[in-house]
Amino acid sequence: MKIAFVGPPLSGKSTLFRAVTGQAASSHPGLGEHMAVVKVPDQRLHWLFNLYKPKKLVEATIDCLDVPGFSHETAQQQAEFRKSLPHIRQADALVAVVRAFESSTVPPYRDRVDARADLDELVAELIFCDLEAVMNRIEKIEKALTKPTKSHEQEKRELALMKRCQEALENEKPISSIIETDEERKTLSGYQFLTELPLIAVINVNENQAAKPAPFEWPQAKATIALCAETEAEIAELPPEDRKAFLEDLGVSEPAKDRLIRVCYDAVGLVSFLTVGDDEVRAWSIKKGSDAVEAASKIHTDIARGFIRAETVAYNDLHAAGDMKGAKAAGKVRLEGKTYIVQDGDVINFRFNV
Ligand SMILES: Nc1nc2c(ncn2[C@@H]2O[C@H](COP(=O)(O)OP(=O)(O)O)[C@@H](O)[C@H]2O)c(=O)[nH]1
Ligand SMILES: [Mg+2]
Repeated sequence: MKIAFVGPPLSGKSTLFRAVTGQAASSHPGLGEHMAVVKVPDQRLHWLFNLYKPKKLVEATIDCLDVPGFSHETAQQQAEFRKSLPHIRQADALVAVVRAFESSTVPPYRDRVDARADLDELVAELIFCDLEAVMNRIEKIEKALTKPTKSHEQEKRELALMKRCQEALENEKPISSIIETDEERKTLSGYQFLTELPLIAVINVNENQAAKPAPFEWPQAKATIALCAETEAEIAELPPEDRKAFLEDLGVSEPAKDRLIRVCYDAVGLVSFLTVGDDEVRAWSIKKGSDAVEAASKIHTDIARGFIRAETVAYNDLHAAGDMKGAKAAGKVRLEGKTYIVQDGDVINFRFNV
């Protein structure tokens, strides 16, 4: 999964990036792009690691992208943001960071601190960018339709879909709002439209607000969370054993990293299955609703092609039984077929022949 931090300049995107990835985003606040890979914390893996004592523990990972702020204040800022669009379009979810914190040293965007207005403006910009892309596409298809080709039927279907996108965007609605079928979702995801992506609103609040619920729920977002990016970034830089006490002082039960990752998994609709063995204990992320063959192909296409059975046990059952032998004795290990829908926390051993 890839997530991109977007928002107006100086809203705390790079600070949140630092809190989540443990890496400095950029030496110039508000400038440049930065990418980091974050390991997804998963307690289940550690328990399995102790049980199997393999050579390696491999967590699932998330790619985090920090980009320049989007801004209408100057043409140069606008151009900077536009330059990052191709990268942002590759994300699976957008994390919109807006400012609600007070500071006498950090100038606020548009000379006012208004998180809602910033979110509205950001979405208006995303809609505008998508509309531009849709209009380009429509122009290309219409041109193609004037030429004698064999793919007219497909082009006409695509044109109809693009016209629906255009209508939604012109009515200030995201493209995600017109998706009716899985097939449409698949087709549309190929275009990498920004308003097709799930959006998570992060309201960057003062330290003394960090423990409180978000000041408002933003209707266009899959989730709205409030956090104090600066303090979280400072805590993330402490030695691990000191972090808990500082988080407690802040009044939060888990670091921003864990919370944000969980919310993003939910928003994108991902679940993790686990594999175990002497070599490695590993977490794999797949779309919720994926079947056993799709899960197998995540590991290797050969395993999917030669799929026989998925020997499956729920992590909680394995944990309760103590080990695989105990889980088998308790009748908790199932032999699942190709169409089995993989559940979060399934520990799977794929049987296959090549
Ligand atoms: N007081 C306060 N300042 C913050 C907070 N988050 C970020 N800042 C400051 O705001 C400035 C801009 O932050 P930065 O993360 O670079 O913003 P970006 O342009 O969105 O990447 C920096 O000076 C940060 O130290 C916060 O939660 N509270
Ligand atoms: Mg920045």
